[in-house]
Amino acid sequence: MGIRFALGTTADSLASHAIQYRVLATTSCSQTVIRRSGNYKPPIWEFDYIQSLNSEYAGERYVMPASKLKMQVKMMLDKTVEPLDQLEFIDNLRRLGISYHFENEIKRILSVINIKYSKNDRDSNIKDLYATALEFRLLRQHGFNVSEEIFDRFKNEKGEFKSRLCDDIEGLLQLYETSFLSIEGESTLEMATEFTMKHLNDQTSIDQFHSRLVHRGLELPLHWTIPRAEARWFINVYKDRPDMNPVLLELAELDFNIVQAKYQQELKHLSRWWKGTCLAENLSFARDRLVECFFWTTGMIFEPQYEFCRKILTKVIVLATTIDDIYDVYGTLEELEDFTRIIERWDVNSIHQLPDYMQICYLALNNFVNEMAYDILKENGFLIIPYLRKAWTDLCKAYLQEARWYFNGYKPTMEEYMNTAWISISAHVILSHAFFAVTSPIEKEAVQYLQDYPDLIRWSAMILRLSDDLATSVDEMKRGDVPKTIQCYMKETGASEDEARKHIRSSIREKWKKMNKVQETSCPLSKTFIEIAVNLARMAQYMYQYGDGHGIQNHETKDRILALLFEPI
Ligand code: 0FV
Ligand code: MN
Ligand code: MN
Ligand code: MN
Ligand code: MN
Repeated sequence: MGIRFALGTTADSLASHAIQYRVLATTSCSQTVIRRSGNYKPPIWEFDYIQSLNSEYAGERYVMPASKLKMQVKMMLDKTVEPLDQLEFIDNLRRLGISYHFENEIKRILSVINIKYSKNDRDSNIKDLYATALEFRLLRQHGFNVSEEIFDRFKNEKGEFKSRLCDDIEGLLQLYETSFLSIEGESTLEMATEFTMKHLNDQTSIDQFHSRLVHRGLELPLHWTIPRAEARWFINVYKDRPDMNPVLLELAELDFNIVQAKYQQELKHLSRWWKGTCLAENLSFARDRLVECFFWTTGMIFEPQYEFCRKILTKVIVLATTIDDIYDVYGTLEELEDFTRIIERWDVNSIHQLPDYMQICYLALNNFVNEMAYDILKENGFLIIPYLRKAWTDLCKAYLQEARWYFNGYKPTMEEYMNTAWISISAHVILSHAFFAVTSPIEKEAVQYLQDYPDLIRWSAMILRLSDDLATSVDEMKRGDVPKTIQCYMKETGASEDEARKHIRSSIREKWKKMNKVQETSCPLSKTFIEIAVNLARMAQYMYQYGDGHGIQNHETKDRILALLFEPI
């Protein structure tokens, strides 16, 4: 067994470093091996704290009041007849996080608006920028086919946006948010992002409500924001609006708290499962991040009825995080080769060859896969074991590829790196499990389509990978890891780190355009599943917005988890 880092270092000299990235360990044959360390802190959310959660919004107490409010809102929506009023009503429902209660009504209203829209009726020529952009955005968000040509009337002879628009804040803001729904090749919308961003930054005299919307949007556009975060934030802003609707507000607050209480129940269950696996004690080098993992799942699918999916995905992300640390932090290359071989054959009979920490991890994964497959077989009569195993095998093979590069000191090209890294970020594992968790009945055609990891999965995975690299690669380089996107790009182009980061951010925007296009084209995947894949990309940008929100437990992420999971409004 190779001794990689022992030369010239002692435990004492290492311990004297403020951050210790190497630890000594002894293998069974009592050779000294130096292993890397992630220096991960223990979890901030303790088991007892989670078990003690006891929201008054759980249970029956608020069911009736909520359904009364829903009836009232439905009646108000039915009574709204002016198209612009309808659109604003729908937009508020969406941003307040309660549109999922009124999906049929919304679809019906938008269908009528869409018919007028596609007839290009006279009205559309007198609509201002604000109304035009709002209509375009909502129609596209709901899957209607709309063309960017609608914005041509706002351009001058030179094809630029007319300068009189610069003072129309509501119009600019609406166009700005809308422009993020663009697909590749939509040059008007591309120009719109630049134009609006420039002039929104210039605004000085605007009212408080719009100023907050502008500030927020410039930080992270609405289209890139996960629904729960938007709801929590928008409820607060909406409350101070002079023309706010108190019934809408009351429903939004109550519904948020009811859904949050539901999350707490799910989390209690998951935290008992996690404790029961004893993985945190046995693999103490790995990140112990149950709550953060659960948080990812509420970003991906927030509606209360998808409890099963959130539970499955939390387990997937916990296991992927642990196994990732085996490959990136603790394992020796020889151990990793053995582990990968056994995963590839899914060979439980050979696990005695593995070190203890790998045995327990392998069995935890095996149990999880079998249990999920059992549930799905029971409910759907479809055997998913081969598909789940393939997803995990592909993941471990990619992990091993990166480990080999690292241990051999090989620096991949950008292309080689990305070919592996979009897999090693585990999005395909998360989304494969999500598919089976939300699909019933399971059709062979859709499964086949998913098997080849279609574009939707790839773009979502790449946004996750690029966002992760922006946030985690500095620590990864210190600890020792393969060069990530930033480092590959710098090496290949001679760019500075700043330039590399800028390039990656623009690459994320390009991936979004591709993902927006996928949403437009027909495929055998359900709307629910597509939304999960898109939300995974959103959640990536949210978790990595201020650095490594998944591993480091920074205060921004802590505050967000408090606001979304633990503190009622
Ligand atoms: C990211 O950590 C991480 F935790 C992964 C990929 C497993 C679970 C998936 C999600 C959190 C969505 P890290 O930066 O160590 O991942 P890489 O791939 O860079 O080693
Ligand atoms: Mn709006
Ligand atoms: Mn990794
Ligand atoms: Mn890692
Ligand atoms: Mn990383």
